[in-house]
Amino acid sequence: MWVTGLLLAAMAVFEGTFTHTDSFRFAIVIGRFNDLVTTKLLEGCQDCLKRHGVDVNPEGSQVDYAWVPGSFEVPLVARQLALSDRYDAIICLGAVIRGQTPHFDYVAAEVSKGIAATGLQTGIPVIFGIVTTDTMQQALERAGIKSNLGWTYAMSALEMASLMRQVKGIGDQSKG
Ligand code: INI
Repeated sequence: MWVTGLLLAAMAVFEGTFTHTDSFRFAIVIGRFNDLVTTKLLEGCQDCLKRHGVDVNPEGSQVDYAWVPGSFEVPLVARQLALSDRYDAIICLGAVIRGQTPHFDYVAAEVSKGIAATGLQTGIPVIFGIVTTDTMQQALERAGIKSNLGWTYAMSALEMASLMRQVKGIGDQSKG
């Protein structure tokens, strides 16, 4: 709007929505390690996406799936998928459960650093859907017995996909 000869650009609030999902594409990377937990996280994730209008069929055009041996391998595959520029968001699912060895700490540290780096390096939202717990019981409680965090991770993916489309569109508008 022109006011006293100056162009005043309206400022904006950017916020993701959960509607109009039919043009989104997602990739889900799932660790097979502790698959009793990760298959349940995947079910929760698919249920949420489906109920928000996303076609989760692997034969369809909206969601691709990549299985990896364990959480340690998740970031590498997530990064490769993100670099394809085919997806609005990548959802990473894994379960790292503390055992009697220090392995837990190494795997948990690397997967969290790797997922964060992948999002920042590629500009694609990469959702941290790695459950880290002390026991299998606690992991199962978060994967369907009490609630299913897979659902929450899918909500984050939907929100970020929508938000990033808005934010990426900023450059298309005149700076005024
Ligand atoms: N992978 C997991 O996803 N969760 C674990 O709890 C885990 N622990 O504790 O060993 C785990 N290890 C495997 C790891 O992710 C790699 O697949 C493996 O080391 C080969 O690189």
